[in-house]
Amino acid sequence: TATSDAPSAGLPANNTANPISKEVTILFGSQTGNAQSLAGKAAKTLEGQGFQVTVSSMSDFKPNNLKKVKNLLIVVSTHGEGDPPDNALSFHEFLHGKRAPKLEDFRFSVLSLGDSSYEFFCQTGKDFDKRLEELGGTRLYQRVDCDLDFDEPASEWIEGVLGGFSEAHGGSAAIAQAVTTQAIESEYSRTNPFKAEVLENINLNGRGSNKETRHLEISLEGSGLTYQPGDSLGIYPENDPELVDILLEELKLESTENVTINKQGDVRPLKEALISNFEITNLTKPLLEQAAKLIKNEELQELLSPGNEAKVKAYLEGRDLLDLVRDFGPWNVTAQEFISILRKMPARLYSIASSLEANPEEVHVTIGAVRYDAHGRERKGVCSILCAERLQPGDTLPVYIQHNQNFKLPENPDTPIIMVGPGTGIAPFRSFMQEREEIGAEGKSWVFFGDQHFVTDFLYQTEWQKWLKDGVLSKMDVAFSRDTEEKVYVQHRMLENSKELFQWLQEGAVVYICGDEKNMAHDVHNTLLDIIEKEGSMNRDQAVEFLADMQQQKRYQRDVY
Ligand code: 2AM
Repeated sequence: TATSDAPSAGLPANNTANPISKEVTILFGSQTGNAQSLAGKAAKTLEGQGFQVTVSSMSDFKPNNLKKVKNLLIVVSTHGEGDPPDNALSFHEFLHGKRAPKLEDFRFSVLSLGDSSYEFFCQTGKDFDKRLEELGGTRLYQRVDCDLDFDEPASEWIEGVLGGFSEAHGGSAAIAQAVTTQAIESEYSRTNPFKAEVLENINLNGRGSNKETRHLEISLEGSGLTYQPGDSLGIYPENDPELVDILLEELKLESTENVTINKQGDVRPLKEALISNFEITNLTKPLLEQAAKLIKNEELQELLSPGNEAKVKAYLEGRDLLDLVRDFGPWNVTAQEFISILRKMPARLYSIASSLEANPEEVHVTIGAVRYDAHGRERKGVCSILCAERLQPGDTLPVYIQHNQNFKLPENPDTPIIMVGPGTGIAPFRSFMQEREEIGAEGKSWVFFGDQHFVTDFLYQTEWQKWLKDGVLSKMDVAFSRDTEEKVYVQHRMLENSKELFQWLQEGAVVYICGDEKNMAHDVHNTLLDIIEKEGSMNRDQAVEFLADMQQQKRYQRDVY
């Protein structure tokens, strides 16, 4: 919580007829930390203008206090099929339910984060925006929906909100231009990544596995970057140079031609720009629309005509920029025109697999290589295949730390923890164990791991066995899904141990889930409910409430993707 009693620099004295309050509440709903950091940035800017700002996670905000709020700013991201982040769930539900209050003399504005390659782009932000209006609120400034490249629109939103406050004063107050520079911790950040040396890059899977999982050890020496278990590493990858070559050939563009890559006017050769600065492996509807304007291809315009939403969705599925260029030619465009329709290369976030305490000036990550066939061509994950096929020890990667307040070891080292992490979901739990070993934590710990085959896919097997032997880890249950006729998953192991698991919950254990969101995390969630229902002699509603309470107390935390 940040409050300020700075003098009211930007606001007029309270002598207008109906002075608007200078108290602002900023609520964020954040899964990976971006919404949280933008909420903090908005707070700093407003404080600099004399506002009294309270910043809080939606999950820490008491819904009944909404009645006392006059100015509310919401910064929220969207996940999967238009879902709110975990720490926005209860507030989202409250606001959309019958108990939501009528909002009078209430101003608000919403900043929503999302990814335009998903159908329900920025849905959670849209939900809040619509609902706050329905409840009687007035917009201070229109909602702004941000794509992956959110810095500029987010700054515009903050400026717009300040302008909205000024207007709410009858336009009499000239609020000074906002200062939107960010406070700097390390010199390096998402917008200024550190070029880190790769120390080690190995495949964790054995010969014959269906999978390839890279373990990277990266040096942070000289960066001043620090992290806690549960944080993520952001990596800016490079596109496959071979794919870029094919694309350039299709477009009949020269690889050495210089293009301007950003608003600051930085210039570099087209091929380098397509390798490092732009996204070429993901299509979005806005990109199709921009392409249609640029090349005036009738077929593409037809695809984008009203009523064709399902067709567009089907087209986007599994296709990339090369498909677009091939399917709707000819592209008589200049190099500069071509890159003007592309999204900036977004960083990839990986859950950190090491403890800084145990590995000074190093960070480790666990990355699953993504390869699949679609539309007659092999497709490769940008970052994971860079790591799997082209990155050698000694090479550098642009990286930064993304702090994650939603996935943290308990402050009390005596608190028991239950960790569920199949596949690469195991990564943060390696970090947890390294940390707990390093600090000599006494709390019990229990890990559930699963993958396809015991022989080839038991990630970090010897480390887990050593922790178990040394007592750093109290219990380990594994589920190798393709070693037996019938599939066994982590949730089956949880169910087999339901009595003991519920006992741990009653002793105050914190439950962590990391890994695939769509299937695994959903199924594990339902299994937890089954266990609570059965062992706690509750009905379903009571079990749901029990787990929601755990979530509220930060005893149920998820890092899912
Ligand atoms: P499968 O691929 O054999 O179906 C890590 O990827 C492990 O998670 C694999 O063993 C995989 O099994 C398993 N898995 C797949 N779907 C799952 C689900 N819905 N819940 C839990 N584990 C799952």
